[in-house]
Amino acid sequence: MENPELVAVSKRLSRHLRHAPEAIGLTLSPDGWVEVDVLLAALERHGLRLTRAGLEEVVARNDKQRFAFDSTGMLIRASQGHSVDVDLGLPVSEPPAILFHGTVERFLPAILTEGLRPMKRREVHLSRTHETASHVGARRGKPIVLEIDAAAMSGAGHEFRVSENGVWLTAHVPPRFLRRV
Ligand code: HQG
Repeated sequence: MENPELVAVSKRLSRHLRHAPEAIGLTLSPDGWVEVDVLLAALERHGLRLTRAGLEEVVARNDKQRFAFDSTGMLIRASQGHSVDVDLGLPVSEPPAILFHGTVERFLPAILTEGLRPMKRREVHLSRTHETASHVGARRGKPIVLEIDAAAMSGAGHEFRVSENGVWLTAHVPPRFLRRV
């Protein structure tokens, strides 16, 4: 998705479908959906002209498949990453035995004391691979990768859900399940 125009639209969609729908007069449903027509009209009112086909291209070519249409194609939502209060309605799933989280050195003292917290988002975001976690951490500086004993967490009753684009979500990772790798 290196095309800068697609990236710019993707960032705009992330902003309004995850964090600030009200900034362009949108209201998300409790599970995060908005009507495609309503979204396109709101974007146009705020200076971004996008056709339905253009939106489909951004969704299809998005490097992380951040957005998804519902089965009717009338609704769209972000698949994860929300800070606004939504319940995506994802079922609880058994995670892989090990998951990963990418961060940076300066957050480690707090993380190793209080565990991983969602911070501004609804849930803690975890990756299936070391490589993906390293990319996530690299957004903030030199990446540090933490390994999460998801099997033990699950055994201790922690719930996991997986987003449509393969990001693992949980409410909190206590420090005893974390290990720097
Ligand atoms: C850190 C991107 C201090 C945490 C990515 C992270 C991901 C703590 C930051 C998705 C902490 C929160 C999410 C604690 C966690 N004390 N710092 N107790 N617990 N942190 O952006 O996981 O491209 O909300 O390590 O690829 O970095 O937007 O979470 O550094 O999938 O689709 O607090 O966002 O996806 O940062 O990223 P974020 P994240 P998109």
